[in-house]
Amino acid sequence: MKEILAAFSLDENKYRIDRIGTGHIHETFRVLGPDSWILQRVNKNVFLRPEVIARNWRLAADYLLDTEPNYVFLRPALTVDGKEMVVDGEGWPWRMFPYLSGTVTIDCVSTEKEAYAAAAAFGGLTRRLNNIPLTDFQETIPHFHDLALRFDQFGEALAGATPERIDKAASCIESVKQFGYLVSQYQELVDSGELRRRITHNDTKINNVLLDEKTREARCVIDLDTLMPGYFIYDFGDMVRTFVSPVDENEKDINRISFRENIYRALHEGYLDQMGMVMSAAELKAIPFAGKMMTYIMSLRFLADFLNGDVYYHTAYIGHNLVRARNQLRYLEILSARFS
Ligand code: GN1
Ligand code: MG
Repeated sequence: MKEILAAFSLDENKYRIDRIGTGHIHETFRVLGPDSWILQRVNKNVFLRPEVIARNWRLAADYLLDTEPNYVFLRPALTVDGKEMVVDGEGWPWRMFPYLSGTVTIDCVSTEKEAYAAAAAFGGLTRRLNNIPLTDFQETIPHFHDLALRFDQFGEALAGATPERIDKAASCIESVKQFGYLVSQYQELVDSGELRRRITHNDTKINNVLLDEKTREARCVIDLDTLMPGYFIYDFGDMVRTFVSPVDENEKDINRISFRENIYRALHEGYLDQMGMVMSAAELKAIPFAGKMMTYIMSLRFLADFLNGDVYYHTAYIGHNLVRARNQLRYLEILSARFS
């Protein structure tokens, strides 16, 4: 840790380092001292080209600084060599950005106000980047939210799984197959060419928004690893997936999963207040599909990871990914009834 901090010209003796965060992918630390930072070890097995993250982030940050200098958008700290990341002796990239004091993150939305604020924050980012040229951006994880590809990956995981895991997952596998029609709906929508490629966040969970600790207004969005070209349905859909049920994807008791109409309305309003004016009629029409698509993709991804032997997401216990998949499939049933 000493060398990492030194690379960002921080003296380890002057800082306290605590591990924080509930993310599934990276290791995250808070670095408190004369100034405060978030330090992250980027998962190099997930992000095979971390330099793409750095470039997308820089392109967006430069553009926003130019077009809207008062907009709060965190920039990565630069190393003594002027780079956005430093690679440790084992090949792990580390990056650091400012810690905003007086902010909190929450793992579950409890009020309409929080839903509105967070949705407006994510929508506000994509709207501000509405005219940025996409040419220099790349996907940090190619085909990240390509539902057809994720369906195929689930098939591969199933083909390679142990009989024991297949047995445990039998009812989920059945249910995932029943929702397979969503893949062709997704493909048709994308092939129609009617959804505009935009810069989307692609991980719009509620805990990726920093809220003011007192007012609960959104201060800024974080976790910009997947800031890249995508469709609005990815962002809108992941909010429907993660804001609207009173319990999150880790909840074991599926009877506690539900669709909170008032929270959905607030998130819809928050997003459209920012994005409505730049969305096409075809995009507006795709809104009801978004939550189903993103909940389905996470069902597939969690289930595939379980079948693969839990190699991708951090898990707290054996069967955790299966619990998540079952949870998401229950929520998908609810969404399918609501948005039929
Ligand atoms: C992962 O690690 P975290 O929480 O930022 C995943 C998202 C999923 C999410 C599910 C790069 O995000 O796509 O929606 O878990 N990120 C990656 O909680 O796979
Ligand atoms: Mg993330």
